[in-house]
Amino acid sequence: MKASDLFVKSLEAAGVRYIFGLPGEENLAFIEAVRTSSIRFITTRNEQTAVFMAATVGRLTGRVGVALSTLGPGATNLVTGVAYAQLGGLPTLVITGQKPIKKSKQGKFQIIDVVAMMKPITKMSETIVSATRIPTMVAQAIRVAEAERPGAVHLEFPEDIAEENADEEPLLWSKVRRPLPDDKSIETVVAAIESAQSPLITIAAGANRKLIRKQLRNFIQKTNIPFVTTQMGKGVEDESLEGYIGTTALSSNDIVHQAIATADLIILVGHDITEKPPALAISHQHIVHINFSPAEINEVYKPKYEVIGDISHALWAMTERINVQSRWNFENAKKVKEELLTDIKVKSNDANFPIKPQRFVHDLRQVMPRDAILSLDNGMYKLWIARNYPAYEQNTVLLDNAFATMGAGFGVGMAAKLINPQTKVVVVAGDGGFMMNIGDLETATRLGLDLVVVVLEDNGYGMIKWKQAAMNLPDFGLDFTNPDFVKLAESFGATGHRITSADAFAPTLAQALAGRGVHVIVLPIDYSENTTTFGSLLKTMHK
Ligand SMILES: Cc1ncc(C[n+]2csc(CCOP(=O)(O)OP(=O)(O)O)c2C)c(N)n1
Ligand SMILES: [Mg+2]
Repeated sequence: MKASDLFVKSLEAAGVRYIFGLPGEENLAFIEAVRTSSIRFITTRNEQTAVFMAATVGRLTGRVGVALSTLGPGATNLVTGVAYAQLGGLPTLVITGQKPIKKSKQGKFQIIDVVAMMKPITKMSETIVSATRIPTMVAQAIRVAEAERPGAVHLEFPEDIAEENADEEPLLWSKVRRPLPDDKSIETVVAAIESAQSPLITIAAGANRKLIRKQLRNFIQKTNIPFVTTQMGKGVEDESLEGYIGTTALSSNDIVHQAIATADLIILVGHDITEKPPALAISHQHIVHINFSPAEINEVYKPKYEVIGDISHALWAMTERINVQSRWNFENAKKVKEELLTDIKVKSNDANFPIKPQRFVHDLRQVMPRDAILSLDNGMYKLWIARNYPAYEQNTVLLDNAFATMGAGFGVGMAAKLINPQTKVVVVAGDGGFMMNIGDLETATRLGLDLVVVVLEDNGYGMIKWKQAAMNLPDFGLDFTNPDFVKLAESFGATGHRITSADAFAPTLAQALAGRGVHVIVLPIDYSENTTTFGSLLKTMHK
């Protein structure tokens, strides 16, 4: 067997089903091995998209997603996606090709030190220097990527090593159980919660694991303690439950932060500091950090108590032990919820056009089935959606509040559809972010995906324009013009729609969701609302 076959067999043995990539000549032996394997190879039009897709497989399955590129320019194109996977905590393996390492025939042509480049943005980055090491290196890389806290790993596979002969077998390993939290830490925290007046749960990115949802539900049902979610904690618990107060879409000063400021104990499940701080206003004396690993202490994060180890076990043990207190008072949290809901209703039926963000989000939620998946790129609408759009099911709002890169939303939506073919998937992107990886519209049509993209058109980098205005700076450097997105979609073999009245958006979305193929809906948006609704908040944030 060739080393490239052994590599691919090792990936098969680890349960890998897809590899996303854009190969170069250094990868040809590898992709030939993929061709004859059970793994599906998906060609993309930019390496970035390949990693965004791989990371989404990791995010949705908990098992490593795999992306491939060539050396040099292919590898540098991967970098944004690798950082996205690493900061997002998404288990991802990237494989890059390399010129032969035993003898060089091309000098330094295309050669940069890819392993060193990947080091600061991965949990592990190594070159495979001999065929015999493939089974253990692949196993180790995948274990590292999947272990809490998950992230990105990189293996470089040189062309000459790929051609070597190999007699080894793929390494199989059994599932590793996560360590359980210490009993005393649970006792301490249960006592702290019992003696609090108005505890509040905050659900963050690290709580987004299958087994946690059930234990969290039990804890919430027994205690009735209200909950807030961070942007990346959206959907871990059903946000139509009575106990849901709101989402920390902005970093501070929004209505929901009043619930955080007035709670005397925050049970913060699965937070780490890669996510934008959800609650700068909280007094750190009152935070319980419940996570797989200890808190990373930082100016914005200094929890008083920590329960370290398997989160679902921690929640189970806390539910078993806690005595519900009649003294607990959640009235303030309930008031905050009412105030927030009243605010969210404002302009949610506004008939003006271009559409108001409030109306857009309201109509979007009305049309989306409960379990439909929303994938967001990065722009102003992310704040509006995180704040005004309740998520009901786990992983139904895929957003990135850790690396917060533009250009990811479309690839993420494609991957979500690929692995959930029965679920409706909608991508929401700005006219800036969507254009960054527009070439992959071809990937979506080639794959025959049923996918809807809503492109919010403001002819500019809206989110930055909002911040520029809030800093009292003149409007500069952030406007552009757009192609005719309808014609552009059609030229890719997709269906294009242009919305010309606020009332037309919901029926067009419903029709696109019921249809086949890729639909691009262009929706002009009135972002003057950013300043009217969020303006004063931002001014305070900049002080
Ligand atoms: C790759 C990348 N470049 C720049 C930024 C900074 N940035 C954040 S949001 C934003 C504007 C996004 O514009 P658009 O996609 O049109 O969305 P809008 O806010 O206008 O709805 C920019 C430039 C970023 N997050 N990622
Ligand atoms: Mg824009």
